[in-house]
Amino acid sequence: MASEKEAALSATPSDAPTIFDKIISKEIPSTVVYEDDKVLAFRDITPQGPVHILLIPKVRDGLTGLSKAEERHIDILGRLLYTAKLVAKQEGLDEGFRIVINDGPQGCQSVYHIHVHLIGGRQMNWPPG
Ligand code: TR5
Repeated sequence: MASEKEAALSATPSDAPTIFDKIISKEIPSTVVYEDDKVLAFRDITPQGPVHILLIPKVRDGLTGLSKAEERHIDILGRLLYTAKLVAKQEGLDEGFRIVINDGPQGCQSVYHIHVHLIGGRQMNWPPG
């Protein structure tokens, strides 16, 4: 099986439906940690830390990645970050956490439905790889 990095490097930026549509519709199971009418947060299947959660908008609305953001997306972008803070608290990440939004091939994005990575529960390093 290809690693996530290999998957990202071979992923083509696209408007096609992604695996996240099936996670939103519950056609594919995921471990949901937070859900409201706009945002779904679930555990990453390949965790990069003790806590690794993805936060996604339930409606993609053209937001395949951050580089595609337009003014109409400002509310959902703010909501994703604010929800990340709520989920970090819920997960007990009181010592800090890392927020990541990969964008495009050089950013190592593999799924073209914008998502915020919330990673925590261990000491992070800087610079990232
Ligand atoms: O590389 P980017 O930033 O695009 O992140 C995509 C993330 O989606 C990776 O961290 C993957 O591990 C994660 N991913 C991929 C799948 C998946 C998932 N997280 C939860 N459940 C998943 N399922 C069921 N299927 C995936 N292909």
